[in-house]
Amino acid sequence: MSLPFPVISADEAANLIQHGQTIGFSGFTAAGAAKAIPAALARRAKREHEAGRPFKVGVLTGASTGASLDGALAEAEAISFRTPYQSDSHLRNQINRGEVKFVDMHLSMLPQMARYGFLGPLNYAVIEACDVTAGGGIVLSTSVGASNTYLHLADRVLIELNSKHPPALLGMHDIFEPKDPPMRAEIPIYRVSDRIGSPICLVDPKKIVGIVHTNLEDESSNFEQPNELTVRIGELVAEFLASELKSGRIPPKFLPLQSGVGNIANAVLASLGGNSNIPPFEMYTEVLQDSVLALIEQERCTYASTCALTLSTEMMHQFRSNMEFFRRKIVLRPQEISNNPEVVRRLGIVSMNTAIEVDLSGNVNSTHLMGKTLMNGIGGSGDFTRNAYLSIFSCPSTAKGGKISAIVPLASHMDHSEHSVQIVITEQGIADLRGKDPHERAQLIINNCAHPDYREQLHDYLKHVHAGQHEPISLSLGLSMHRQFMRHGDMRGINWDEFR
Ligand code: 0RQ
Repeated sequence: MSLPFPVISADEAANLIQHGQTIGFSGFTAAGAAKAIPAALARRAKREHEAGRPFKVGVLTGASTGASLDGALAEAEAISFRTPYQSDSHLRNQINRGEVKFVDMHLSMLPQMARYGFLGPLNYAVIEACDVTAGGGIVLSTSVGASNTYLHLADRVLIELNSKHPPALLGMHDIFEPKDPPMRAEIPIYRVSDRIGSPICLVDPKKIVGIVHTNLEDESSNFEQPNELTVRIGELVAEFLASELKSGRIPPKFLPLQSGVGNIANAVLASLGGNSNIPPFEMYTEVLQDSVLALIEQERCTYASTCALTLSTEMMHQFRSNMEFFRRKIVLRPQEISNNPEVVRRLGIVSMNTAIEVDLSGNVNSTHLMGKTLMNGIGGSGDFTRNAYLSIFSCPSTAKGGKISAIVPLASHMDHSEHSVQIVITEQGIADLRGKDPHERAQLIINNCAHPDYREQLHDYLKHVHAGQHEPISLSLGLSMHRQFMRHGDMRGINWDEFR
């Protein structure tokens, strides 16, 4: 049946969008991200710039996106404002040069912020779908992100109808949007697999101003293969969880797991899957990477609630060829629900995220290098960490060939406070901070997690901390290892007197 909406080209769609407007794009990672229209918008921006006219738009998405969205628009210098998360190198540089305004936000908060109008009016929603009905029913593709919210908030809607994603994805999504306070009720998810909403999004058909047909794969990048160091971290996480299970602190049926994205997270999941002391488990998480799909096939992971299927092209083929099986094992939720603090606390999630640096009190910086330079953003790590039953942060003990210690006296930026961080794991070992006071924490973190090159230096730092303080902090020397790196290119070999 033909649809009552104009079928237009990506370039025609891009021509509808005006300089200064704000667009809510689909996409949570590269999964399900709009591709053809943002790429056309980038071409348009370049033409406008060549003609001497300004052309920039505000870009809202679910999380990071793919090369045709953040990559192309950043390259065309077409982004004025960006939220809530990104991982594109070009865009990162523009943000760090102050050319793009970026608001780093907890992902679960984004839809509510948009509904309350903090992000300004939303002129367009540009949403990838695998099916559309004449009545405005939209079957999203490989992620939900904030698409459901953008569809009903935006003045006008453009759909990328992507035939690469089979309409058989219908039934994978569970679309639910809470009412705003004071009308908000509980989110009735009591088990990871509970479905509480609709398999489709509904939009007023009058708002749909164009359908762009595409046939494009998601642009998910492949992760590095686990190496000796990431495998070691993964093994330690698995050993720790196995010992929690043995001691009865995790029940015999285990607890649902959340895992961040990245090389470390991928290696951690592979280790958990391979550890025979860990029983089959469920995941309540925001992103499913290749490693989890394999674990679902092996029945090591029995069910997964997620916001996105962030798979390599090869794994996506595997998923499509076995869709009926995966439909019984996976639910795709909006980020407001996949990352919802209420549900995370209720289900007793074990959260596993990655740190850039951890300080001696247990505060974690996940987002900024040397406190100044944005890496990616907080993403969903805070949604889960703050509310988890057990919150774990892992990272290598050093970066940049040993010149940077991930264990520092004072975090140069703070994303997750000592009150939320329970377990720290590096390839050196495990610091279990539960029930420990700040001085005990400092000793555990140095002795168990710092690289041997830095242990003595960190103990030395503590000698400069006055006795009788609750926190082991020297206000004058707290950031001196960072300053040492900025001056000398290596955090090692510090002379404390230089920084007093
Ligand atoms: O840089 O690539 O130039 O070598 O950071 O580090 O060790 O490969 O680890 O890929 O897991 O990323 C925290 C960035 C880790 C990521 C972070 C440099 C290091 C390397 C990558 P190179 P690794 P990963 C889910 C939840 C926050 C958001 C989050 C992240 C590069 O996990 O963005 O969890 N997390 N979201 O050399 C200087 C340090 C460093 C450092 C690492 N102390 N100083 N450089 N690096 N530590 C996402 C969503 O919500 C969708």
